[in-house]
Amino acid sequence: MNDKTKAVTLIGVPLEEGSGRGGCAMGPAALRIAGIGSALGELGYRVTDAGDLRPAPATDLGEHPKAHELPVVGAFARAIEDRTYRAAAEGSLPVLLGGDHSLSMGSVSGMARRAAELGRPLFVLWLDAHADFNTPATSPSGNIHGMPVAFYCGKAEFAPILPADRPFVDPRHVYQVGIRSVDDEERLAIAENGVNVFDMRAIDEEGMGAIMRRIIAEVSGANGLLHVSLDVDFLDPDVAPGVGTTVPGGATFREAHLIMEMLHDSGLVSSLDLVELNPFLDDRGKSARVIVELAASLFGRRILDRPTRAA
Ligand code: 5AB
Ligand code: MN
Ligand code: MN
Ligand code: MN
Repeated sequence: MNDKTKAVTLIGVPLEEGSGRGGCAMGPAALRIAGIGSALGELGYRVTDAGDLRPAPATDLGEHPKAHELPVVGAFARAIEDRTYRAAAEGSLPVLLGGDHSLSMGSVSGMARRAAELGRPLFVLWLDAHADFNTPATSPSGNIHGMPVAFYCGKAEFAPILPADRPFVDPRHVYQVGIRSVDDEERLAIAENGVNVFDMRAIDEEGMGAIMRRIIAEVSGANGLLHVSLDVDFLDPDVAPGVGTTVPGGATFREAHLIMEMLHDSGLVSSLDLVELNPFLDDRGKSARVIVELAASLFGRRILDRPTRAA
C-alpha cells in the first residue's frame, strides 16, 4: 500500500442490523462527509467510490432465534464478499465504509478467496475492544456484530450464508489488539483456537511499537496479505465517542496513529474495514474525523519524512 499509483475502491455498507441498535447505517455518509475520498485522493491514490451496497434481505435465510436479523446481515455478507473480492481481483484495494462489524464476515471472506487464488495466506489485524468470536450458541446478545471472527474462521457455520467450502482464515493468523471486553465462553474459544490476543495490559507492558513490529515481521515472513479491521471502539471513548459499545481504557490517538504509520511503512495491507461508527452518538463529527485521519495515515500521510533505519 505504499505504492501511490495504486487504486482504492470505497465500498459503502449502510448496515446496522448486526448491532442491535440504530445509527451505524449512517456511517458511510459520515465518513464521506469527513472526507475519506479526498484524503486518499490527495495522497495520490486513484479512488473509486463504488457507492453503497443495498441488497434485498435473503429470503432463503430464515430468522434465527440467536442471530438477530439474519436475512439482512446474511444478504449483506454475500454482497460484500462479492464486491470485496472483485475489487481486490481487479488490483484495487478495498476500503469498507461501515456499517456495523458484521460486515467483516463478507469483507474478510472475500479477501480469503482472493488470497487463496494467489496462493498466499491471509492475516487479519483486528483492532477492537471486543474479540467478536461469539457464535449464536455463546452470544449473550444474539447480535451478529459480535460473531464475525468466528464466522470467517469457520467456527460459526450457523446458516448457509456463504458456501461451506469457502476458504477460512486460520485463527492463528488473527491478531487482536486493544481487547478489553470478552465474554466467558468467547474467552475459551479464542484460547482453544489459538487467536493471537494483545489486550490492553499487553499494550501497556510491551508498548504498541514492539507489538506491531512482531505482527508485521510474522506477516511479512509468511508473505501474507494483511486485512485490517478497525472498530471505532478500539479507541478510548474520549477520543472517539461515536460508537454504541464504548469500553473505557481504550487505545489513545497516539497509539492508533503509530499503528497506522507502521502499517503504511510495512506495505503489507491489502484491505481495510472502518466499522461501527455511529454518527447519531458522535460529538459533532469528532469520531468520523478521527477515523479518516487514521485511514489517511495508513495510506501514507505523514508528519515528517523519516530517515530509513535498519530494523
Ligand atoms: B463489536 C458482546 N461481546 O457479543 C456481544 O462492537 C459485544 O463489533 C459485541 O466489537 C460487540 O454481544 C461487537 C457483548
Ligand atoms: Mn467489533
Ligand atoms: Mn467492538
Ligand atoms: Mn461496537
